[in-house]
Amino acid sequence: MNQDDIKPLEAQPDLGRRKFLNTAALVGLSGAGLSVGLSACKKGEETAGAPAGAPAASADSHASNVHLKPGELDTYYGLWSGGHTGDFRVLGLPSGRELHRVPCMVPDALVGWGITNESKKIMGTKADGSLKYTVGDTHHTHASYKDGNYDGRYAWINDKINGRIARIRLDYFVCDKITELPNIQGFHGIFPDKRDPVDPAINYTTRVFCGSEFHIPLPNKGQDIDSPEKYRAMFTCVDAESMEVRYQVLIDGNCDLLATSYDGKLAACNQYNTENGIHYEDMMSAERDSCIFFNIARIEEAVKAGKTRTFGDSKVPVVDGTRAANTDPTTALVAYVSVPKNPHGVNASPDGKYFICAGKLSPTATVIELSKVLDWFDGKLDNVDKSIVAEVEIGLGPLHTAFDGRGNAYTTLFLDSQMVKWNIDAAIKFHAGDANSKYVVDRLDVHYQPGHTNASQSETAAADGKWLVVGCKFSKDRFLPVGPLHAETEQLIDISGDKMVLVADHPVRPEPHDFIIMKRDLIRTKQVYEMDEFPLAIKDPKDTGVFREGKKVTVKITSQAPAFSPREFRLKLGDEVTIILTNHDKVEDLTHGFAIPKYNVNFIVNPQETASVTFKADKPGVFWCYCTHFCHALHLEMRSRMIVEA
Ligand code: K7E
Ligand code: CUA
Ligand code: CA
Repeated sequence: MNQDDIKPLEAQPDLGRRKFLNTAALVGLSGAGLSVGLSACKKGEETAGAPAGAPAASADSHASNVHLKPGELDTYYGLWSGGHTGDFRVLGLPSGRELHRVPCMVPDALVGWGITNESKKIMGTKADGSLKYTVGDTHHTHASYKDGNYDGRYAWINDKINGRIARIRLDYFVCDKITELPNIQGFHGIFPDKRDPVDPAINYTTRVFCGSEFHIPLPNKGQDIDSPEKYRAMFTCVDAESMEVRYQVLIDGNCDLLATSYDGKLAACNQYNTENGIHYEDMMSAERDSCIFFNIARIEEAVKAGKTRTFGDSKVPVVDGTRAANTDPTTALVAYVSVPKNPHGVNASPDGKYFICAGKLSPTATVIELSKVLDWFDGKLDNVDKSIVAEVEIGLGPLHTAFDGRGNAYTTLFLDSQMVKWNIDAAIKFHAGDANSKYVVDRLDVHYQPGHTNASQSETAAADGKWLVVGCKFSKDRFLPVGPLHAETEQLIDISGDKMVLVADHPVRPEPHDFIIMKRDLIRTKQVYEMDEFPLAIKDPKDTGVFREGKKVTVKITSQAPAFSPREFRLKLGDEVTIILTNHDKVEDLTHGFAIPKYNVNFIVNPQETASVTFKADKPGVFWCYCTHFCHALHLEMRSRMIVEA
């Protein structure tokens, strides 16, 4: 695209949808009896700044950074959620190329996730051996930390539908554990701790915190359905290594998105249903909701001291984090800070000082100073709301915030279809009474209706302020139409200068929510498995063959391009068959597949990997088990003949 083709934003056709969305959303809001500050934000606006809707600065001078030459590698990994595709995705940035999808919550035909016994064990099965769940909704992914930066060990991702947390090993980019959380519904926010709150030697992630966006009667067995005061939500701590649930904290309202402090002492969640409403209108009846702070050291002391209870069939210890039980700051486990109406994301600034809660139904961002929250817990601050050091207007529908490590915050404005760049210190000065403090630095139109945003290394101590990605929920006219279902737009913005510069649109399959962007050298992958990692590995091709114990039959197979060993095997109708396949190739990228026609079996084995499948030989005949993954000039001939005798 040459520069002449870049249309100024005003000249772009058909912004009607955007207007419609804004109008509809605002009508909806006012219909619910809300008073939202609808006036455009003029206060604290940088006069020299580009007015809203101004043409984007030229993308031309930045284009060379984005369009990699053939063979050139990206400089960042992007770890993406897949939304209700239920997967975890890996993108290269700045190119935006999708490199991989890691199956976790839902079956995946490429690798045989949900087909192999190994993946089924991770996913969880019912008594009859079938998968417990085949749908998922992944929203938030975060990676393990060491010394305030990513250490490349793990990433975690949530499943909102079925309340599961999956762990992804970042050496092999595979899911190795999934845990279902008890006593919750609508598991949404997720955030690893960044260090231990008590032991300074533990400067890395050992816990993962999980929110529950919805509240439910506890135990949820059909009682208290119409008693909203009996509905509760939980903040859950999962052990980063064992993936067991360590404990839960019962709270009023709900527990939505999460963030953690750099000192390990606090975790925060935004809460939009302080009202404890079970109807839509009730959840929006109050002018202010909460940002809840969890005092991790105190909670763990209470768990240790046995000040816990359990719910239903779950054995997980639960401590009481409700408002009524936490009025004395010196013993409180949690603090409820009041923030405006139905807040969305909460994000921790890379300097470790502030948490920022976006207003959503209020056009504001609230800046909360962590040291003041800790002062309240120490009895040195009489009112925890005094930890709010700024509450400033930034635009309509603020959702999520990213950071550049230079003191600026970048917040998505869903209703305005904009990114706003604002300076945190200047906002604090403005809030303190300096009306001349211009905290809004820049605004940029995005396409359209942005939800999540993140900057390179944003929520780490190594935020580098180079790239910002904005996850736009609507792409409408940005890509060739493919019918009613549109791609989403992940827009890439250069934030290395004062002004944000939009440099690329990347289409993504619906519908990712959150993502993180980390420097490529923080991840060290292994390209070949170690055979010993698999207990079932068939280490010697001489050990292959059919092993029968009555009706139970084990078939041991190895693969080495371009042949399977054995090249045929015989079964009897009605056998309960387990096929174990070990790939003996050691060459990077030399993967084989194993497909059995009519038996609904297909999976792959990567170099030195072992996988197994179990099925009933219920159809007689000849079945050519063939390699699905193009591996060799004789790939098409790479088969093993399965004979099921009638
Ligand atoms: Cu992270 Cu989309 Cu689940 Cu905000 S939520 S957009
Ligand atoms: Cu092995 Cu194709
Ligand atoms: Ca509310």
